[in-house]
Amino acid sequence: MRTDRTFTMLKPDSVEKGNVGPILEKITAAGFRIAAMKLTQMTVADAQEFYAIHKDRPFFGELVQYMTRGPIVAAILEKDNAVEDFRTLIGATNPAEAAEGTIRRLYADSIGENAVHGSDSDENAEIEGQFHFAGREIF
Ligand code: DAT
Ligand code: MG
Repeated sequence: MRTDRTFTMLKPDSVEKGNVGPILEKITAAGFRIAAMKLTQMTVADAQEFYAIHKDRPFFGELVQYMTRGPIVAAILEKDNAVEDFRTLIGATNPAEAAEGTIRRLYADSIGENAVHGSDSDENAEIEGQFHFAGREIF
């Protein structure tokens, strides 16, 4: 399993608020190379599958509604130690608890609408990247 790739989504709130450019700037400035990227919109079935691990949580319905309400930017990012370094760059799930200067601290409004996704393991990075991208879309 490779340890140099992660998967991200700039969530609908980031697209709606015009924060795609500033967030990508922070990501590339932190040393991540874009291996794949596109604007896309998840269907309800897509979001239910992508977040299946959370299906019994009380926020699942809201999460699916939020993630499907508009386009997202999906991307595969490459860097040494990508998964861990990207989670550090985005900050805690709850932006109120996210460290100063992190993407969620800067651009997220709430734990429910927290601007960006970052894979939590190499295995999930691979699964999530393949969920959104065909092999010929990954460079
Ligand atoms: P992360 O996105 O930091 O990996 P997670 O995997 O625990 O966090 O949860 C996935 C998403 O679900 C998260 O980005 C936002 C939403 N979420 C998590 N906990 C929540 C809560 N307590 N209330 C509302 N939404 C929540
Ligand atoms: Mg997670």
